[in-house]
Amino acid sequence: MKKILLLITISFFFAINCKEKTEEQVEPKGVYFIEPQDGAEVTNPVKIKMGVGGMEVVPAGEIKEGTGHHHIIIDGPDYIEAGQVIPSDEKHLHFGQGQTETELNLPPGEHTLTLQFADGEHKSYGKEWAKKIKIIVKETEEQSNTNQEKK
Ligand SMILES: [Cu+2]
Repeated sequence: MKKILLLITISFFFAINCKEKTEEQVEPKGVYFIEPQDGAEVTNPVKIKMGVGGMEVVPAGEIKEGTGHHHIIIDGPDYIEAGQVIPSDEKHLHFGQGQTETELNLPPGEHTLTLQFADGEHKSYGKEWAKKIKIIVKETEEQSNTNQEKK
């Protein structure tokens, strides 16, 4: 509630002071999926685009304030506690070269994807730097054909 009030106050301030200026787009702080959208129905390979506001994406290796890299956790928690090292396995993907795009192959059905930003030593930046979405992976025609053959 306080945040909303603050936003309203700020908006009002801008409205009366910068009438001539067009509204500047301030990138929100945090991570977000540019693609896919929350709740989207997708097919393999699932194209993923990762975004971050308020931090810089850099390759892993060096600890530098205000920088880090993306991670995707498949069917995992909402976030990884700040300071904890993110595991590295088939459910925890690191984009340690500073990638912001990838493609995933997931079994058909409902899945969650957690985007988690972490520092150069893969230590999580915590809840504020995480975003979880749900997606539904549809079978491609090829897959449903093979499944039918099996029956
Ligand atoms: Cu990492």
